[in-house]
Amino acid sequence: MLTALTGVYGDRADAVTVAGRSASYEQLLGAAQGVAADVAGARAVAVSATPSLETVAAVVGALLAGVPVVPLAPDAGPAEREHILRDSGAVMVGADFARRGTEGPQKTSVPVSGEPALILYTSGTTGPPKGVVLSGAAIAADLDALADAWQWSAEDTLVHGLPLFHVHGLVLGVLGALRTGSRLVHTGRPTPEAYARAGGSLYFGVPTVWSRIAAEPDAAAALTGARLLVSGSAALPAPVFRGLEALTGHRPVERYGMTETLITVSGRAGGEVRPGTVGTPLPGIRTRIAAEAGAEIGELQLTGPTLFSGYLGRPDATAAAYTEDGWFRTGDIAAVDEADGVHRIVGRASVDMIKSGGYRIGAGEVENALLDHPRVSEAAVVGAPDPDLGQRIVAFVVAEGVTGAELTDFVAAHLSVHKRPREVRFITAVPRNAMGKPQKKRLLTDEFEERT
Ligand code: MLC
Ligand code: AMP
Repeated sequence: MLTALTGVYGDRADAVTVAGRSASYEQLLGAAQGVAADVAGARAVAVSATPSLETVAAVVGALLAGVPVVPLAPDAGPAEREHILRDSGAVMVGADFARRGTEGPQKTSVPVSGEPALILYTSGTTGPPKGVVLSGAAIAADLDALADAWQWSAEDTLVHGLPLFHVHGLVLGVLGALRTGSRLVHTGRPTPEAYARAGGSLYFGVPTVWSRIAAEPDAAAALTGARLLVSGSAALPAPVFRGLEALTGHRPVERYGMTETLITVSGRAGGEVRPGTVGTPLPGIRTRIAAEAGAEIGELQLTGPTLFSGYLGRPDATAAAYTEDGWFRTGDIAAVDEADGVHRIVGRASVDMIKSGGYRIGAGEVENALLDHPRVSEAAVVGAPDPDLGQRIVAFVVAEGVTGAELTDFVAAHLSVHKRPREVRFITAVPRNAMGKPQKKRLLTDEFEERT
């Protein structure tokens, strides 16, 4: 799976750079083999996925040992962390570049197989996060399809600064580089200045990152010499697309994916790209729109070799994610251009799935964290439109004797930082329909404007 590691670039001193530190593939393999020796035979290993060379080496080491890797958000609160460790049965592991692999023959390659390679925890609309099991075969199929779509090769220098515990930053942003052999520069944080300094040919970002770059003309101008800018994880607003085009000369390519499916639809390098569209299905992927009779938009459903193996230990949830005839239900509402097959993502079917800064956040998980506070009697969490983040988390609560800041801190103590509400609004009751179901759409109307 990590085909480049044993290829011709073994001694390239800066094959992988993370947050300012570089390693050759040889050095990376050395540190990874130490990890592989430590974890051999484990059920799964968890890695605190800080932006560091150690994270890359720990992931590679576990893959070499054939042990599934569970990347953890480094700022995950204790409750979230415990849930993930308990659910996956993973043991924590770390890498050490000062230490080489142990004696004896060392593995240097990972065969592509249907066995679990990664378990990524992701929020549903309710309940705690579920483990999405991804096989090496699914990952390899996706990376090869993307390499083809983006003409991504060992000639490239890939630059990004995305978190290493999700598909975008880890699968595309790290494993993609280790499969194609492109040099990798991870900037630590995805700031416009860091992207500008990195001198890459291929750049990945979530829309929030691109929007911040488009707001800094000097940083944006530094990307003019790149070959391809790619956006994904949430919808790229058309004004950001146009801003980037004006400042960099590049029309960014947008691609669409999910933790459960990996990237399935994408624009092509050298192809025509239009703002607001995510291109066409990758080779091997079939899509369909489940629309009501006469309607053009509906739920996007798909099948193909990049799909997950299931939710860990949750056959019920896995079954519910598929239609009776075996298509995966994305929960995204989309339309397909009849003439050229180009896909457009229109929105999400559920208000309970929030996308903020490209992070997927289940409203239910944040609501449950709020309801654990003794002074909160009701909580409804929604994603409000936000110019920087796409959506920002707003919590409507019924509570007395507690401040919004205290509730935000309380959530942060339980869950990762990006799941904290940006705003807490106090209301007298959550609006409900006759069945008692919260009417969340009403919360974002004038009726519930801030009154505190
Ligand atoms: C954040 N902060 C808060 C807060 N939330 N403070 C108070 N209250 C809150 N509710 C703090 C932060 O800790 C930070 O502090 C500061 O505010 C700025 O936060 P921010 O505005 O969130 O900016 P930043 O941290 O820079 O985050 C923006 C971002 C981030 C774009 C860098 O959202 C990000 O990395 N997104 C990527 C998500 C991603 O990779 N998704 C892919 C999923 S896979 P301080 O002190 O630290 O500065 C997928 C599949 C696919 O979707 O298709 O790709
Ligand atoms: P995650 O599981 O974190 O990978 O989030 C997957 C979700 O991100 C999808 O279901 C979409 O709602 C959203 N998404 C990813 N890429 C795009 C895109 N290019 N445009 C719009 N939404 C996207």
